Amino acid sequence: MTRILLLGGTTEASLMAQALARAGVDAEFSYAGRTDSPAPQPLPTRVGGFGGVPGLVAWLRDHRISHVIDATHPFAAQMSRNAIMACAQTGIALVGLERAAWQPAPGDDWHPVPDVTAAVATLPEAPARVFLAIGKQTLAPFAAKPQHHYLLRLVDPPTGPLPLKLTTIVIARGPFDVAADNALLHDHAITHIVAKNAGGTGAEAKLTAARARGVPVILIDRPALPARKVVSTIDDVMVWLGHADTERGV
Ligand code: 3Y8
Ligand code: NAP
Repeated sequence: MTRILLLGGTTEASLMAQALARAGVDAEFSYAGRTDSPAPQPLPTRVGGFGGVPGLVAWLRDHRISHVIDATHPFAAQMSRNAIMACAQTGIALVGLERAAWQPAPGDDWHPVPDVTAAVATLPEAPARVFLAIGKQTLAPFAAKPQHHYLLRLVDPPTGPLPLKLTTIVIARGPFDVAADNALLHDHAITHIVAKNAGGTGAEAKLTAARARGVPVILIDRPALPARKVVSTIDDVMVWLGHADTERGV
């Protein structure tokens, strides 16, 4: 009896949800509850943490889950680590659906860094105008360089004070397009971009705009994860589930 938990929150997860709904597979979609109004999904959806590994183990058992698809973001490392632990403890099958990291193209001025702290250190001392396209969870370290003006793009308006003083806030939910991101870099006279190497298409536009405008990009590498089975396409997941035939229907 196939019953799936789909850990979502990315473009790929939304496409995966559509494929599972189309195939009539019994699946539940899961959001962390980070945003005020997450995109609706074509599957029954739960929102919020499970309560660490023990909470996830209990949830998997209570819901008689047979397979877990981890389609969370490459930077959602804690969720992915918890899924690996919980599936190892319960013997439930796990696959990661992960998009490849972005690779530099001719004309890119990228400065890869291992983490947010290194990203802050890489910013210049002289005042700059920095587009922090990393969401709102990892802004605090940038308070170490208050001399810069920070353009923040957030999914929801901040509920409390931000750790940065010189800021302009743009509220927007991707996926983003090149023309709009080009205009954003121009209108705010951006001299540097800080971004996560998320991969995929939803956050890529700013990199394309940066290349055209010769804006340097400080690109944070994705965190390393323990070994697990990983595929990069929806079809690979359907094959893994043994539902490829359903998909190959007319
Ligand atoms: C809550 C679900 C879909 C999914 C769309 C993708 C594309 C647009 C681009 C920039 C970069 C950033 C951020 C971003 C993108 C997609 C994808 C992606 C980056 C939603 C969503 C949830 C989140 C959480 C949110 C984080 C934040 C990160 C903004 C929904 C819209 C910066 C990551 O306010 C907060 O606390 C926001 C938190 C985690 C990173 C951070 O640390 O702040 N995503 N983003 C998911 C949940 O609750 O489980 O609300 O509908 C999903 C998407 N965001 O279905 O089409 O797949 O990558 N999301 C990054 O990549 O750098 C924006 O601005 O250029
Ligand atoms: P994280 O740091 O890896 O996870 C922290 C905790 O949040 C997890 O331990 C878990 O809580 C809960 N959680 C995370 N994802 C969940 C999910 N899909 N369903 C249920 N609970 C979840 O996660 P994050 O980086 O904050 O990302 C949160 C969500 O935003 C994920 O859905 C991710 O796909 C999406 N997202 C993240 C980024 C990013 O840059 N990090 C970008 C785009 C989208 P418990 O321990 O209580 O179970």
